[in-house]
Amino acid sequence: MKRILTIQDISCLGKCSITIALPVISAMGVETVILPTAVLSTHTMFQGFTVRDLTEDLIPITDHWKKEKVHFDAIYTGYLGSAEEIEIAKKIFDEFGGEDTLIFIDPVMADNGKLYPAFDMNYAKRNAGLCGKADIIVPNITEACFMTDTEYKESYDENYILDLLKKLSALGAKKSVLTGVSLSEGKTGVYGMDRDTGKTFIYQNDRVDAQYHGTGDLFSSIAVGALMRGLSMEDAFRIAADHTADTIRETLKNPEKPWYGVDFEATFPKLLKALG
Ligand code: PXL
Repeated sequence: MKRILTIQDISCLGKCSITIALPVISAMGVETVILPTAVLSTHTMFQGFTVRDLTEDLIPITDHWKKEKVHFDAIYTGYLGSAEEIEIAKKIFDEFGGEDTLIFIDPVMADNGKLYPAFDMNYAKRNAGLCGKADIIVPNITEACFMTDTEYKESYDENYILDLLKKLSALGAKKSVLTGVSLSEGKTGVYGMDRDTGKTFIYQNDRVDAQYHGTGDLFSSIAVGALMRGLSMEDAFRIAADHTADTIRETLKNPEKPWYGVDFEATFPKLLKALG
């Protein structure tokens, strides 16, 4: 069985980061080791959340793993709480990375043209440095703009996306996959580029008109889980995009209308079927 290490926060209530990555990747048949960067009472879209920062614990925890000679087939990072934690993530890549370890980075920090409340431009620049160490990065358009000093545009054409992908490749990641790319009315999806060959791939599905927290985490967890199950990049991202859209549709049917996260628990059977 493949083993993934995921480094991100625990938001106790709110369905995002580790409370999505752990159940989803485990259900996909991949061992999931967690390194929590912080414990929050809820994710940061709630008012008045509490935070227990765990920065000081990260190196002692990974030092212990080092003694246990543990190997990770992938390291997947998501929301990291601070610039200091980004530097620690880099160290962990150096300690546990290598030929047989896929480094998958979701540089969670912004959306819809804006940085999340906890972050500033210094954080965005550090995240760009972290992305340079990755095999695969999956920023949305806003995150890509902050990392590459590009003007964020609500409406754009394919050339704008290709330009962003080239700038992301220049950061150093082997494969850059932009998420939330909409190239025609009613559609959305991913657009990827291989740094070395310049080869691109694109997948578009029907846009669901609803925004939910944690959908990026669901998408990334499925993509990295599917890669560990041996799927190709194209298939892994297609399944991740389709399943995320399906899960949003399912959530919209819920009469309780949860606003803070998606009902990913309801769509596991479909995900496992899609994996084959
Ligand atoms: O879903 C990304 C995410 C993860 N963790 C925390 C967040 C967010 C997005 O805002 O606040 C704590």
